[in-house]
Amino acid sequence: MTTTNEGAIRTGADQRPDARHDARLDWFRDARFGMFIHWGLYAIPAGAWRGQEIAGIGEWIMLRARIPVAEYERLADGFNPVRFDAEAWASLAAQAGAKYLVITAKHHDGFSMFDSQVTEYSIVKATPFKRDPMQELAAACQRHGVKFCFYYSQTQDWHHPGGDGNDWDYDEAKKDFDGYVQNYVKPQVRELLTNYGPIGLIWFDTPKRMTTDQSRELVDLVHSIQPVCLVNGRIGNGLGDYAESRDNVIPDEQLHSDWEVPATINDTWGYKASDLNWKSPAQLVRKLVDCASKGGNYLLNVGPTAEGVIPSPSIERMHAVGEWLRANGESVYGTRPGPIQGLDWGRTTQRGATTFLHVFEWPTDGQLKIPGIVKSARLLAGGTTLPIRREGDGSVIDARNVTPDVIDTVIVLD
Ligand code: H79
Repeated sequence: MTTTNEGAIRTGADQRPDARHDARLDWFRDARFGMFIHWGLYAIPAGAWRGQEIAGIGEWIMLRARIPVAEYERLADGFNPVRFDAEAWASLAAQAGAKYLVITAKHHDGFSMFDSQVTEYSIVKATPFKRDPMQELAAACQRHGVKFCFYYSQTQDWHHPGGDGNDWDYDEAKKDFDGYVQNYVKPQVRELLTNYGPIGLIWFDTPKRMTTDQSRELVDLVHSIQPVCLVNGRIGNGLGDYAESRDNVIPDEQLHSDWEVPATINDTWGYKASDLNWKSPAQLVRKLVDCASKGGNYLLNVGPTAEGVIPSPSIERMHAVGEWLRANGESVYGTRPGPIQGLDWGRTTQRGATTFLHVFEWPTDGQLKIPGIVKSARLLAGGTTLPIRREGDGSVIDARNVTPDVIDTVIVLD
């Protein structure tokens, strides 16, 4: 484990002895699966600028192409996502089996995707769309029992003169970063926690130049408005309610702190037309199970288009994960890391005295060798009991007659 402030797993949760008993984290600890949405003006260029394909993740196009503020701002004039359907997005999250939804209120490009009194540079004030999609999503998520959460880029803001990251319009040395935090970030965070009902968590990112005081003040602000709202570890300086792993990096081993990994479904967060490198349903489910087996949550991203549509390959994959979870969710939700770690062909999770053995790679001879003594084994789907025999210090489950689930076959062990 490291304590870098760039979003790696930090030790903060371990430093607070009562962290595991904090009831505010109960829902998060049981959720195991969330849906991330990166949506903003960057969906319009969708990875290309002036006919040039821009390398890297889609939402970074303003920085990668060094687009001047005055030019990037004009994207707002053409942002009219008339096909946006909050009900469809919340329903997708629910059908996928995601227990919480995190959406970009403001990403590094600085554009507010919510109604803000602090700036004119928002979806309500600067676009022909004029609606506040966050208001609609908050209501839709509530209807579907999905916890509504915000991503907010507190450090990088390539539009605000005091924000971090834009050195092509502004002189980094002359920036009033603290003024930006006090007079822009804080009032916006206050709006997000005041105007949209209960917020499950606020997802901050890339702490970079945040000072300990600035991080602490933001955490305190969040909790002063919504005491049970969680703050992720990327608030910086070892603060926050749980640890955030690096983007797309699932830790190698089980962790004892609460943690989450943000993950892409292809190779971008914000919509990028050319990125068709979709992970398969089996890869996605196995990553989710891998996280659960190590005590963490999997926050899987989709990037809607500028019309407000989630790309159909993403929808299909979310549905596939949901289909697997409908049959096998008992082995994921509310589970804790299982007793057998480090298997190369599968994972374990557990709830109380019940262990769930997740088989990813099926042995060709149908004989599953388990370290330790297993008393009973049955398939989670269908309930068929499987014969067990002792072999040395371990047990062997005879699964020759099982038709494996190509994604992950779950066996319940007692
Ligand atoms: O919101 C998503 C990313 O935009 C954000 N975090 C996730 C959740 C993020 N901010 N910074 N980073 C990720 C890491 C930055 C990586 C970079 Fe690059 C390497 C920036 C410049 C070089 C990747 C490659 C982005 C542009 C080129």
